[in-house]
Amino acid sequence: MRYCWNPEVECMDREQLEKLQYERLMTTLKNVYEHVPLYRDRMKEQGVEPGDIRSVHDLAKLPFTTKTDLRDTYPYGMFCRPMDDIVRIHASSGTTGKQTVVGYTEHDLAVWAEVAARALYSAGCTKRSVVQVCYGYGLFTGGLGAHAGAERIGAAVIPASTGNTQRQITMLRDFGTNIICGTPSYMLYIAETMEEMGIDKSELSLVGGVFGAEPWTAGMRQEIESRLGLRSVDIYGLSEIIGPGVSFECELQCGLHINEDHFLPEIIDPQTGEVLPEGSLGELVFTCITKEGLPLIRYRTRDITRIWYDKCECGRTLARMDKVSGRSDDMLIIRGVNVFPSQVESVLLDMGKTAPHYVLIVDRQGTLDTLEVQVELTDELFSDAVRGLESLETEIHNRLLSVLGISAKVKLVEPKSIARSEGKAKRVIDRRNLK
Ligand code: DLL
Repeated sequence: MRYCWNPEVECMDREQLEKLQYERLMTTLKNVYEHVPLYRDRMKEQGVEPGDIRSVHDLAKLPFTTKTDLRDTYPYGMFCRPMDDIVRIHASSGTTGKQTVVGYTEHDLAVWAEVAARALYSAGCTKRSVVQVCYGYGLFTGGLGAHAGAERIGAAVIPASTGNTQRQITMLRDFGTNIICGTPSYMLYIAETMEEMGIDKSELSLVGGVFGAEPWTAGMRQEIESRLGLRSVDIYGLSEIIGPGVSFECELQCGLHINEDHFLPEIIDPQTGEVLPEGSLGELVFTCITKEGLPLIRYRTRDITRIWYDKCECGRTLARMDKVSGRSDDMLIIRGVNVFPSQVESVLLDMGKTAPHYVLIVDRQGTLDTLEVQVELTDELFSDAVRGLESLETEIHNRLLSVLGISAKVKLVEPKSIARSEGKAKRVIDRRNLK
């Protein structure tokens, strides 16, 4: 095992881990029962008290919490500690409603740095590394989360944030950056800008990347790794639970290890709320067992994945989850068929004939939903004969039909005509909601 930051916990025997989890869970439950009215009321309604929880397998007796609860108690109603103890506040962007506010105590920030450090270390970050953090700094947790992880390891951190992409590249080269952190879509934008500036990856010192905050496929990984000349790990998280570092890949890239000594995972049926057996695809739910400021219990993430518990070849015993292919909220229902934007990405990148930039436009004609997939051409293809392009459109159409099960209009568009992203990419324009 080359890169394991905290082997004592990351490779802990399961029996011992469950004992630790149970102790921590009980402390947290007593805390929220005492200090957060919403939990006390809801647990009473459900006829359950912290004392009824006899093991970590009893979690299902407890009520769920959702983003709506955070909104209804906006801004601080679910905090479990007085403001005296809160030392940091972050918030979600709130594009679909009131923003959700999260608070951290000093202890919470230390936990966050620890779990983020595990992810960075697994990507090859050491105290000798130079780390460029290209996630946004601010209310978004990406920048400061990755920053804290790198600092915890003792690396030299460049708090680059997003934007000013040419300067980012100059820094990558001149500052000898070894590890880069950012969203996969921003990494693609950086790779493209680098090529435009005539800078080759061989001029850089990159070895590892820590990418997340949005879904990205295996094809996208290959594209980024080969264009930037590094090996990447996927990092997952959400502000409500802590930020980046809830789970992360090891160097074997075979599922994301969940930091289970801090966050207990479950997979439920999103319709019925029933807990599903190991390996089933469903909605991911987390219970925080060490957080002080905002310890959420059975928080429904809306993210769809599966979990399994066998030991990884890397030596870690922490449960693993699949890459998140999308949120249930991102799932489009087009003419009754469920479509995830990541399925389209897989098809396009597997074919490898176009640029890796695309957008889905969903609309409605009369009562019929329509899907148009706009895909960017590469410079070479753009100069091709029209007939070649027509047959490429047909080929993409047919592949999409066989994978999605619906017919989509494919439109090849000019190179660089689809908006680039520095943060989370916007892959879907749904015009149906406007009508
Ligand atoms: O995106 C935290 C983060 C920052 C994670 C940097 C990783 C790196 P939020 O803005 O609250 O927090 O958004 C959380 O983003 O519920 C997922 O739907 C999605 N998401 C986060 N990481 C991944 C990932 C941050 N690796 C929401 N793969 C989550 C797929 C991800 N989706």
